Amino acid sequence: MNTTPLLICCATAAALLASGSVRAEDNLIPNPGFEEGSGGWVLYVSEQSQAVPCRIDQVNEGQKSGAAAGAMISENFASFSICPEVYAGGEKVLTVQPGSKWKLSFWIRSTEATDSTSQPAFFVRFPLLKDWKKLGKLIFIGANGAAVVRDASGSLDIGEIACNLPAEWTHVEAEFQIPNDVPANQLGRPEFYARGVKGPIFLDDISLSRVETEAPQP
Ligand SMILES: [Ca+2]
Repeated sequence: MNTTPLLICCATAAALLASGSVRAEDNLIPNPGFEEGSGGWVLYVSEQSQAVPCRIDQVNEGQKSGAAAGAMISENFASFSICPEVYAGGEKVLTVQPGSKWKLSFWIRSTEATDSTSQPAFFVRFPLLKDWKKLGKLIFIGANGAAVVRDASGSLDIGEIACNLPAEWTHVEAEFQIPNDVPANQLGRPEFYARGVKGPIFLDDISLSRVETEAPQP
């Protein structure tokens, strides 16, 4: 197993606060609270789960805020994910630079069943791509807010970062840094990934923003 070049969360945030002010730029997620339906989100179903009907829906009951939440729904145990449409090969791309710092925040809860043979798990995958075909490094963010970086060719024990799905609304917040050794102008995107889960998984108030550090004012 690779060593972990990056393990970020509260420690990094504390270090940034100590070194100067931290400014989070605007939220880069369109329709982040699913107030505008499930539009703007793209569903991916993994190859081994193609036979299982999966979908992303807007729900108007039990939401975290506003009038709606998003629901990742599968009719049986499946591995599937959603990604903002603008970053899924659309006209807009999210370009990230080496060493840049990012903050991801979202709320999650689930009423999924747990009698699957595999451990149901949820995590966020943030792949870095040179183009849409060449996968570089992958940043994984677990439901506990821990972030780890892996090469696309490397292996990852999902149990290392994934958490069981919480029955109550739970806030996940993670800061992560793009590795310094990746080329400039990598494409990145957040993929909310359910593995071996029988949905629904509810998501709300999703936020992705770039963190800028500024020198302390005298
Ligand atoms: Ca909402």
